[in-house]
Amino acid sequence: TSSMETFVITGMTCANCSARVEKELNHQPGVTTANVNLATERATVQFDPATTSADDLMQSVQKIGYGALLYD
Ligand code: 9UX
Repeated sequence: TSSMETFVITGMTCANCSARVEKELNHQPGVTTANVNLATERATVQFDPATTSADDLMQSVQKIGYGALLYD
């Protein structure tokens, strides 16, 4: 099974920032695909909810110095 979540990512000021966040998310266990858009400050992540969660994913972003909020 698979879940899709959208987050608002704060603190990204250049394309390397969005690349970093995208790489971090893509490296989390259970993540199938993560895309980060610098201009819209959104991250969309497809993941296995048995392995990870929206909270875990937001924490992984915060751990590398950016903000993450649920977008809804
Ligand atoms: Mo760009 Mo982001 O130089 O931490 S990588 S500002």
